[in-house]
Amino acid sequence: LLNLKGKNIVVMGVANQRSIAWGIARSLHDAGANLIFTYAGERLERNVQDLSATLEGKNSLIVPCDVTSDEDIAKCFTKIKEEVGTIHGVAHCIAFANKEDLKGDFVDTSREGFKLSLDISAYSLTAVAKAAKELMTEGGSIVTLTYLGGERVVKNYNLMGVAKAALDASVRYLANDLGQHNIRVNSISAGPIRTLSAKGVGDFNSILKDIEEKAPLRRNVTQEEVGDTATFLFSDMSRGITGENLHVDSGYHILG
Ligand code: 0WD
Repeated sequence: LLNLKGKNIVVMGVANQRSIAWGIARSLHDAGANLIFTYAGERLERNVQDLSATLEGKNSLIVPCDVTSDEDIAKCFTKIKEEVGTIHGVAHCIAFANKEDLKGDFVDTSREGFKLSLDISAYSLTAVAKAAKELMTEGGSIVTLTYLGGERVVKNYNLMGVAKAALDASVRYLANDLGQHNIRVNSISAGPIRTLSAKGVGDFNSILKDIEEKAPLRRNVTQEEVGDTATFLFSDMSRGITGENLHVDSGYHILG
């Protein structure tokens, strides 16, 4: 049931080899899935090409998609439809907030910063789900990445916490809408992982250290561990699960 041979899965948000999206891509590849990558901006095209070339077998389809643009999303999924027809999954691994909104006091968040972050980090899941649904003619699974800072206050996570709360609620409403089409929508709440985006969060090192000291497993998690959980959520092993948020965080979230 974990075998993903014959499944076309779109992976959005690979920026470099540290990206959680790349951990997901490798795990999906090992499970036999055919991958389609999307990237935001020419800056990242080469990175994604180089990384996808390291995967054995057929070269993957790579399509540009800046999720702030409805036109980009439409073009991207039209291209995917032309190339592969049906898709079975989407990994949405996308978020953004201005650096000044990831430190200090949340109360200082600007209107523009709020709009941009909520647009890229939360609304994009709905826009992508709508476009993906048309290609998921055999049912499907959509997986997004969230963080504990959406459920409770985590120092410096600030605006991104509010964006994750909106994303988490979107998962539930989308799961309810799309379940009748046999499309499941779930999130993974990953523990902190050193990536390009994580660099933007103030004092990230102390967040990592806190997990090592206090989490039940007394260690941080890896891209591979998040990737394997995503593969489970894309596979038929998880066919009864939707609207769920699975914590892959060494158990840290159970602490008060
Ligand atoms: O500790 C962490 N790293 C955690 C990350 C813990 C829990 C959750 N997450 C989440 C993030 O919030 C995000 O939703 O995981 C997801 C992936 O983040 P990542 O792997 O930590 O970071 P990164 O490798 O930087 O990938 C995020 C990517 C962007 O990278 P850059 O560095 O260029 O901002 O999101 C994409 C982009 O590839 N992205 C966009 N994609 C399409 N359109 C856009 C956009 N407008 N903006 C950013």
